Amino acid sequence: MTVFRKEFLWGGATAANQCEGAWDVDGKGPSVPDMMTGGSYTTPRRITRQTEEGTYYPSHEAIDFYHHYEEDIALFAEMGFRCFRLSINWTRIFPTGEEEEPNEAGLAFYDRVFDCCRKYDIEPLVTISHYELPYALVEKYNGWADRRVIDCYEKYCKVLFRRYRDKVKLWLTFNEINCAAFPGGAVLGVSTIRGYSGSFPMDDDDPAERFLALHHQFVASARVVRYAHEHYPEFKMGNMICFLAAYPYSCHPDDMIKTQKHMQMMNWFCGDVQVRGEYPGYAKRYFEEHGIRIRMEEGDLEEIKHGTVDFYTFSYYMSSCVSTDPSLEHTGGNLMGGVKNPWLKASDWGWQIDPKGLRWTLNEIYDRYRIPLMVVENGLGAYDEKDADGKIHDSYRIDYLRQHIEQMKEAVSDGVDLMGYTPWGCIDLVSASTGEMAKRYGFIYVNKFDDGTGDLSRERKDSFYWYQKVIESNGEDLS
Ligand code: BGP
Repeated sequence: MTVFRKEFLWGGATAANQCEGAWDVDGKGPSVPDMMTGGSYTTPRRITRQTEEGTYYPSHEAIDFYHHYEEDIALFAEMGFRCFRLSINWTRIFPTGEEEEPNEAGLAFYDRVFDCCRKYDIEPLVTISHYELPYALVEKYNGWADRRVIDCYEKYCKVLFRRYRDKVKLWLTFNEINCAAFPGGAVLGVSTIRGYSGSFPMDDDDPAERFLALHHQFVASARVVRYAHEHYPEFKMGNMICFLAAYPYSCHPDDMIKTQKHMQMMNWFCGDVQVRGEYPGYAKRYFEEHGIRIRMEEGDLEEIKHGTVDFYTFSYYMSSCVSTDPSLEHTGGNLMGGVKNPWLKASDWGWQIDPKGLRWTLNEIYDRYRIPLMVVENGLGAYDEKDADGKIHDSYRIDYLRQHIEQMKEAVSDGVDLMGYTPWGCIDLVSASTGEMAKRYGFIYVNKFDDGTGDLSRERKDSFYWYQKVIESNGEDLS
C-alpha cells in the first residue's frame, strides 16, 4: 500500500514566459515579462516601456521551448511524468489582448504541445494567466486596474476552452493570484504599471489600486469558472496561491495576533474569496483601516459567489517568521521575505528551507477548505556546476525534494486529499524574480547562461534519475 493514490499526478511545472522564448514569432505580441531585463540576486531587473537595443531580455529566447518542446516533453515522459503544468502565453493568442479573432498560429502551437503530451499520456495542467498580461493592455488600461480587462480575459478563456476541450481538463485561472496582496505586487500579477519604467520590484505602491485590480481578477476568475462549469462539466477548475507559511517568532500574544493577521491577508484572503465565494470579514476590516475603497459594480459579489473553484493549488518554497520586534534580522523570499527563523537554513537566494512547513501548510489548507489540493510549485533554486566527469551531481536538490515529499506523505497520512505534485522548473528556465538562468531548479540542465550565450542543449542531472525512481515507485522509493 503506497501512501499516495494510484493516479497521483507526478510531474513538473513551467510558465510560458520563462521557457518558450520565440517572443515575437508567429504573430506573438509583447507581454509584460518581455519588457523585463535580466538581473541577479544583487542587481534588480528593470522594466522598460520599449525594448532597448543591446539590452538583454531573458524571455526573448529563454530556453526556446517553442522549438524544443518535443525533445523536452520526451524527457519528461522518460522521467515518467503523468502531469505537466504549463501556461499559455496570452499574447500568442491575442497579441494585444483586444483583437477580434485569435491568432491561429499561436493556437496551433499549443495544439502541438498538448498532442505531444497526450502521446505520452501526460495530463496537461494549464495556467491560463501566469504573469503574462499583454503589454498593450498595460499601456492602454493600466493592466487589471481597469475592469475592461475582465472582458479581454473572458474572451481569451472562451477561445481556449473551445479549442482545447478535448485536450485539456485541468485549468488554473491565475498564477499566484495573491501576489497582488503584497506591497510591490503590482508588476507580475495585476500589472498596474502604465507608463512605468524602472526597477523591479517597484518601490512605489498604491494599495487601493492593487486591491481594485485584484478584485477584477476575482470577478474574471469566477466568471470563467462558472462558464466552464456550465459548458464544460468535464473540466476541473483550480486557483493558485503563492503560499508563504509564517510562524510567530515568539509565543508573545502580540506576535501571535500579528502572525494571524499576516496569514489572513497574505495567504488566506484570495483562497477564501475563490473557494468560499465571498470577501472575508478580516479583509473588510483591513480595507477600512487602510482607507481602501474597492469600487465594485452591482453583480460582482454575486459572480464571485457562483464561480468557486473545484480544487486548490499552491506554490510552496519556504517559510518565514513574523514578529512585533522591528530589530530582528530579515530573510529573502518568494515575492516576500520575513523575519529570519533561527532553526532554518536558507538557499543561496535567501529562501529559508522548511520541509515540515509543507506538512503544516497542507494540513492548514485542507482543514479550512476540504477540497482536493495540489502542490504545483516547489523546488530549490541553486547554482549547478559540472563535475570533472562533465555531469551535474545535484545531491542538494535531491535532498530538498526528498524532504518535501516525505512531508507530503505525512500530510496525506494526516488525511489531506492531495492530487499531485509538480515541482517548479522541471527543466532549467529563467527565474521570475531575478531573470537569471544561474538560479536553476531543473531535473534537466539547459546550456544557457546569463549573458544570453549557450547552445541550448539539454542534459539529465542526477536528480532526473532520482525523480524517475520516485515516480516509478509512486513515492515509495525516495533513496
Ligand atoms: C513563483 C512563480 C514562478 C517561479 C517561482 C520561482 O513565484 O510562480 O513563476 O519563477 O516562483 O521563483 P524564481 O524564479 O524567482 O526563483
